[in-house]
Amino acid sequence: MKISDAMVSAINDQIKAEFDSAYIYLAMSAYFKDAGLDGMAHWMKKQYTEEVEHAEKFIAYLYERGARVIIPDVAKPKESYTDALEAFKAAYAHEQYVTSRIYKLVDLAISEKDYATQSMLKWYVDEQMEEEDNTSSIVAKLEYLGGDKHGTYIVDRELASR
Ligand code: OFO
Repeated sequence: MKISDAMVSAINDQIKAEFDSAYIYLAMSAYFKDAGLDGMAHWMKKQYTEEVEHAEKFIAYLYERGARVIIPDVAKPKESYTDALEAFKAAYAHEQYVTSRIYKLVDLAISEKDYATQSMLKWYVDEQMEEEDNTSSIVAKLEYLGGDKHGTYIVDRELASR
């Protein structure tokens, strides 16, 4: 069964969202590097790499379906944050936003009875659950610390091992 034009266009939009996510995290990595929080910079750099992989996975899927891939412009990400908590809160909110986008893709695939796309999207549904869990648990730790520098340093060390 041929993939619909609406589905191809929605997946191309999601490819852009994944590259935008990658850039947001690369900018957060640069912010943490500048702040001397190397563990957080490393964590965000890994996240950047994962987002590029998410985009590439969608690209590979469109190729597999014989559809046209459009390589998008990437939005300029925010450069600076007040502190680590603000940055990780932004990352968590961003992941919630991406989850809502993935759910809309699932809704579209269901409405079109596009079972292949539904099956492919299952991986993203699971991945989003993990991404939200990862970011929200770091937010919870930083909130608990309430800006304590020693504690933030320990979290930074912990995130270096990702
Ligand atoms: Fe691609 O999962 Fe985060 O944004």
